[in-house]
Amino acid sequence: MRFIDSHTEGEPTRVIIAEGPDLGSGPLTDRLARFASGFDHYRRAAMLEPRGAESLVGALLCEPDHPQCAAAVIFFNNTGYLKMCGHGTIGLAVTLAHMGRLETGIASIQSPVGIVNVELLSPNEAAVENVQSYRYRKNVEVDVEGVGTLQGDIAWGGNWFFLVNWSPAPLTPANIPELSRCARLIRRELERQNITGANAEEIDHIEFFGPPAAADAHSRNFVYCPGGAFDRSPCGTGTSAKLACLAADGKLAAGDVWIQESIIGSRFRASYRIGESGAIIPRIVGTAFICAEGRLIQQQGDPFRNGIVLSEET
Ligand code: PYC
Repeated sequence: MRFIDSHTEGEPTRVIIAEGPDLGSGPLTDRLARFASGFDHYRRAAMLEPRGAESLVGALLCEPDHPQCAAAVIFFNNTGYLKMCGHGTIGLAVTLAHMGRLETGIASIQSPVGIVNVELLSPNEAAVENVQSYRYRKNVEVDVEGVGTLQGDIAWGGNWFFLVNWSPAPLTPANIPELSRCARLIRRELERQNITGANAEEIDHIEFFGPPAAADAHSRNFVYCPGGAFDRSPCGTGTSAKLACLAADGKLAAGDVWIQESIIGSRFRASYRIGESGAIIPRIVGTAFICAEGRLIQQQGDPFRNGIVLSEET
């Protein structure tokens, strides 16, 4: 598999640009289903150690089946497939620019959950106009053993999030193990109590909020991702979910800028407009930088050619 790695505000994206799985043609959602059912070893090889890492998000560059789109993408990580990915879309835009396939200006990218627009502002800066985002439930109370009773909002920003306006420890890098531990317990409890997003969809991202370190930022977050990693960026879909909650509470007006800081201090500049259905359409601006390009090699006889999969027996 030929790849280009980048990072968006610290969060890595590995774009598979060639020699990936042959998923055939047809709607992108069908191709995603084929990827998951018949070609998942490609995902594991690219994402798991020894070729990948927990923090990586993968992006398979695909042919769009929509004439208006410049490219299509399927996102995945160390445990499965992501519906959408904001930092990954910024990383993809900068990668396409690096490949000479995207020029400064606006282009449409197809994702399994809809078409998003990206505006390449410079070779290393892009804005994503994300899918329509909304708050699904407000102030959902959960009692989590080892954490306490807390309230959170459930919102869609391209993935499902449980957003808690509180954090079990100050949002500093030193507390990442404790923040991750509590987020994991909350996610398990949501699952146990069958608390879901719309259409019974799993809430697979947990987001804590606290005060920012920078005087001009509005908030700092910690985002716990489905595979157990934390987002080094402020999370594009997580920031979209946050905007949906702020808009629903009347705390941020359309067009106003919200600066969301990540746990490592990197930031997205976010704003929204109102879409036709009344839901918000978030715009997330961030920078991405190319880190590496190369080819993943899987030699015959390598017991870990498709990644290290830990099991009880390992
Ligand atoms: O930026 O949307 C995002 C994202 C999702 C998971 C990791 N990053």
